[in-house]
Amino acid sequence: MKKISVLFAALAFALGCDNPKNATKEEKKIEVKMEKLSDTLVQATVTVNTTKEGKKISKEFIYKGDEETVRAKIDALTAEDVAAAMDIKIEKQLQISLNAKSGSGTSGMVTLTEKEGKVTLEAHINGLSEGTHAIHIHEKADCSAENGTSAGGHWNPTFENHGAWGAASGFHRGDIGNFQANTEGHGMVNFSTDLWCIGCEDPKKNIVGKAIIVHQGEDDLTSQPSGAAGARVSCAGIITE
Ligand SMILES: [Cu+2]
Ligand SMILES: [Zn+2]
Repeated sequence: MKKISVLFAALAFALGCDNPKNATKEEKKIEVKMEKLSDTLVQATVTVNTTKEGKKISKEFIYKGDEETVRAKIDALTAEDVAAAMDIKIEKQLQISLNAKSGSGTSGMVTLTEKEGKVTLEAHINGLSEGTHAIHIHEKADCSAENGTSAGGHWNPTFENHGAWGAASGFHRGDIGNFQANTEGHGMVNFSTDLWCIGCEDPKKNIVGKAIIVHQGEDDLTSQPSGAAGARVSCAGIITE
């Protein structure tokens, strides 16, 4: 029954995001009731009780079968299952640091947040040259190479051409585009899309295991395969731990 407590914690987290004031630990309870229906058959009732926006809600999951199967089903029950059944939106957030590459002094922080089917990327970058810089998602969370090439090419799970985000002629799912750095060498990016997810099952959407790369130059949005954006000056692996 180890998973249940994990699930419990995640549920508490989900509720906490929705309603930080009212979601306290005492308000949520998970009960598992196991009944023997015959010599070989058991029925388990998993009840999750919680409070959301002052309203009490409870959800039952009923599993019937031989004991081993039923226990396996309970173990496989995830926080996502419970949240979906109770119509609770789980917010996922990841914070990663951009590390200088190619002899640059460019570093920064990237926050990735998934909420209600959309992922938002917010980046704060320092140590840039003034002007336009490209930022992309590249295919591997490997920033080990001095020049950042270990991160591979642009993440392109849909096998399209490189281009401006949303272009009818095609674009990589990693083609975030360009941003400006000011005279102090600081730049910010704020980008949202429903074409990404953080850690879901869809390989065309999942950005975990990829890398964020900031370039010295501007993405011309047309050159293949990567917009001729120049050296890779900063890199962050999108990893969950
Ligand atoms: Cu790039
Ligand atoms: Zn691209």
